[in-house]
Order: sequence, then C-alpha cells, then structure tokens
Amino acid sequence: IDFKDIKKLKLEMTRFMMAYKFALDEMNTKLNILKEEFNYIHDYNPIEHVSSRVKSPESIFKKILKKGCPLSLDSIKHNIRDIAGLRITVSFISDIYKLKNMLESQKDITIIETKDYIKHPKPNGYQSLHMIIEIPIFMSDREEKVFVEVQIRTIAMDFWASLEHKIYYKYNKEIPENLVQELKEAATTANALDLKMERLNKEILEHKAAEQKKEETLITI
Ligand code: 0O2
Repeated sequence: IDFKDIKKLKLEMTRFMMAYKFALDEMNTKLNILKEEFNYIHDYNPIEHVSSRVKSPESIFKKILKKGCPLSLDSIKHNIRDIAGLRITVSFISDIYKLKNMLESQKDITIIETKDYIKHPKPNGYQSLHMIIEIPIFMSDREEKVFVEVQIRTIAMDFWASLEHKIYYKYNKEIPENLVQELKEAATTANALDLKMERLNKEILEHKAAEQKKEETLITI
C-alpha cells in the first residue's frame, strides 16, 4: 500500500470515529437537560449515573470479522450498532420506562430496536433495557445519521452486571456451574431488592402527597 493511501485511510477512520463521539456528546446533553428539568418539575432526579464510551477500532474490527461482514467503513457503519454506547443507571425500574418514553418522544431520535431484558431476563439472570437509536449529527459539510446503543438499568442491575462481567472474563468466558447458579440467584435477589425499593418509594411519595394536601387544606381554612 502507498503511504498516501494509509494517510487517507487514517484520516477517513478518524473522521468516521468522530461522528460517534459527537453522537455521545449530543446524547449526554439531552440527558443533562432531562436531568435538570425533571429535577425542577418533579423535585427528584431519576438519573443516578451516565457513562459513555466509543468502541475501540480493535474491538470494531474484531466484531466485524466475527460477524463475517465486509471490512469497509460503510459495512461497519451499518453492521456494528454499538460503536457509541451509553449506559444510564437510574433509581427504580419505573424510571427505566419513564426514561425510555422520554427518549422515544424526542423527534430527532429514531428507535431502531428495543430489547427488554427486564421483562425477559437472559438465561444467566442479566437484566437491563437495551435500545438501538439513530440520531442525526450535523457537521461542517454534511449530516450523518449515527447509531447509539443505550442501556438503561437500575443500580442493583448495574451492580450485578459489573460483577458478572468481571467473573466472565476472569474465567475466560467459561464460568463454573456453581458460580453460574449463584449468579442467577443473585440476579433474583437484585430484582427482589428493586421491587422492594420501588414499593417503599411509592409509599414515601404517597405519604408526602398526603402531608402536602393536609397543609394546603389548612392554608385555605
Ligand atoms: P461490552 O464489553 O460491554 O461492550 P451485539 O453483540 O451487540 O451485536 P447482542 O449480543 O444481541 O448483539 O447485544 P445485546 O444483547 O444488546 O448486548 C450487548 C451488550 O449488553 C454487551 O456488550 C454488554 O455490555 C451487555 N450485556 C449483554 N448481556 C450481558 C450479560 O449477560 N452480562 C453482562 N455483564 N453484560 C451483558 P458487549 O459488546 O458484549 O460487551
């Protein structure tokens, strides 16, 4: 290959990857707006934590080869939909669906696919809501549509997933059967905790609303 070709390819690749970084910047801004506005209107913030990452070129190449798809930027753009990844941790299961609806109703976001691993957990116990969305990025000379993978989960689900991820790699993707079983039990426990916290929160909110109503009646009297 000519040196010029390598230089051209490198420039193309950098430009290609930039679009995904911009997509994440855009999504982070959207989430910050939701966070601030939600806090203002409802006096509470459902978003606990947001993290994002752009997949490394090495992982992109590995994935495209594993999928058996052509090795070109065009093919990567269409076939690898998690180059830009966003993970949102929220307080309660109901917040997951609230956030999903909020994102779905934004006009510039197109929902490509939704996988609900909360209603249908993976056999190992994994729970989260996954969405592949598409958003437009406006650059100096063009508009580009970019896929972003959004994972929304509770703190308990995130706690489970990060430990399971570590174990998965520690055992080189072959977790011993007893650990598989225990992890599944831990996922059930995490779900029970989520349900309990949701119920407690509901009780607290109802109590708060009742107190407020009492106060309002007193004021009008
Ligand atoms: P990493 O290192 O987190 O990026 P895909 O492989 O994405 O084309 P798939 O497998 O159908 O298609 O995607 P899915 O089910 O939406 O899951 C993709 C991502 O969800 C994974 O990315 C993980 O981040 C997370 N995930 C899915 N299943 C599990 C699980 O059992 N345990 C944990 N801890 N995380 C999970 P990557 O690229 O596999 O990994």
